[in-house]
Amino acid sequence: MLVMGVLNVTPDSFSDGGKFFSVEAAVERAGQMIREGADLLDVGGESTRPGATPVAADEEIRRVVPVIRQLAALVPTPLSVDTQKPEVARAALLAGASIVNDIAANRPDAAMWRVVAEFRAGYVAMHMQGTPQTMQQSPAYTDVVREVDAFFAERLARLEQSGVRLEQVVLDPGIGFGKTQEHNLQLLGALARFTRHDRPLVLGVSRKSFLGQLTGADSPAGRLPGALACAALAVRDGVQILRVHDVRETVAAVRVATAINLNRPNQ
Ligand code: PT1
Repeated sequence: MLVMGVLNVTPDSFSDGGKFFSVEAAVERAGQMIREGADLLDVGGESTRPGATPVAADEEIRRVVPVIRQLAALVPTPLSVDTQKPEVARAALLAGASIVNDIAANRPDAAMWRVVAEFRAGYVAMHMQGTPQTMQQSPAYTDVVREVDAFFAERLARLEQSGVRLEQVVLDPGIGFGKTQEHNLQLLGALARFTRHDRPLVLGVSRKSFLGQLTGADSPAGRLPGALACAALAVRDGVQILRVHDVRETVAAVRVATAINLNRPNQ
């Protein structure tokens, strides 16, 4: 299991004490996650949590590029850029990122994939129903597991047609992205099924509200125990990458789960 540390580079995340975002503070936080055992860092300049306000491409570039440029020069850790915009992805790849984490892999056009193909970048294809602005209004599926599974198959085919090699692609069911509580739990219960595409799986559950619904934890930090339970089950289900805020705790949980998983008798 690889642990991908979340580095949000939004003005509310790393202020320099005033209202300005501090590159130095973001780089310091990145260093901390690397020391705690992060294998990858996911740098994002636009929140995509439910109902978040979109950010213009030039503003998003202003946020992520200086941080990516500094980190690429300082650390060997692979960097992904969490963006929906091809022009932001391009700027981030030029600055030293090597992976595009695309929550909007459900879009109809191929512009993002052309960038990914051109740079031979890694690509996280995440499932989402709708857009972050409206996705939680009335998520609806006949069978969410089958539909996400079919989405993966169809996207892998389209990515290949767009010049992206399948070796570049990893798949993410997009927990919390256009899903009810029941949909999230059905997807988490069926993770092992998605390994049939022969591509690594990414999972992001860190601090998400579905955990609070189960445990009563309404603060993001209070959701950590629930997220660690998911991490352990993800190890068992063959997930390869966990996207998390709490790196130290996740690395510990993953170590325990992996040690046990290595001792499973073959079935
Ligand atoms: C994710 C993910 C992501 N999640 C990938 N990228 C977020 N590949 C951002 C809530 O319900 O799972 N995979 N980038 C954060 N998104 C959310 C969604 C945060 C829902 C919170 C919620 O609380």
